[in-house]
Amino acid sequence: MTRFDIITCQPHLLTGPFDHSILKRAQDKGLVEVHLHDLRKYAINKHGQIDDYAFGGGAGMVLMVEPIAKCIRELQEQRTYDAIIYMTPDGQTLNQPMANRLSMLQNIIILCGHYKGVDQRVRDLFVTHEISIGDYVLSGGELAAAVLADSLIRLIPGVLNDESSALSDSFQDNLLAPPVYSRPADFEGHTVPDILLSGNTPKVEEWRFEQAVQRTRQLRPDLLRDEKN
Ligand code: 6GU
Repeated sequence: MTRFDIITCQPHLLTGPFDHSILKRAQDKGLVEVHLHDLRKYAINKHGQIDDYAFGGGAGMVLMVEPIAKCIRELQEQRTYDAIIYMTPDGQTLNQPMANRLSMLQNIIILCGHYKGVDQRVRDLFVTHEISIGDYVLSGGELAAAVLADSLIRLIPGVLNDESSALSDSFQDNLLAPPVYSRPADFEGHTVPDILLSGNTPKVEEWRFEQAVQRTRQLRPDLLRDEKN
């Protein structure tokens, strides 16, 4: 059982992704638990304050250290966490090897930033991993947290029906996935490659591998060069 505790000031942004499809089924099967924690509940005063102006001035509010510390400490009283991940555009860019590694952990806290980010002391005192989902800026960490959680959850054994399916994903072997086809075999004169209709499984596998290499060379030559990926 993998447990995610997601700390956010916008929990409604995260209810949708986890309530459908594979992420929902993973929870229904008892393979994953996702708990959303509304940072507002840990506010320092009765006005529900969780952010404040930045010392030294400048635009934008900063998420305060106290509410976040209170929430994390409350969770840590109940169990030990393997990772406390802060979603931030200046973090390490998420890739498949990172997802593979993180998917093996049991208890994960994901902290979603907002506004101008979180007080640096949160990062210094609590956070173990800082992750970005790409070189562009989102208005908050929530959508990024959903992306990260999805990429981990689908790797957990038993989550996907076809166990081999996650292994044949694009990126798992540094190759993009080959093209796939379904019925009809002929769509308005556009036909499916004959080999796929041949029933010759070894030949099909060989074709798929060649297609994957060709596609990768054409679309993402950087993947073929990048050994450490
Ligand atoms: Cl994790 N957060 C935000 N706000 N923007 C991002 C991101 C995260 N990753 C890419 N852009």
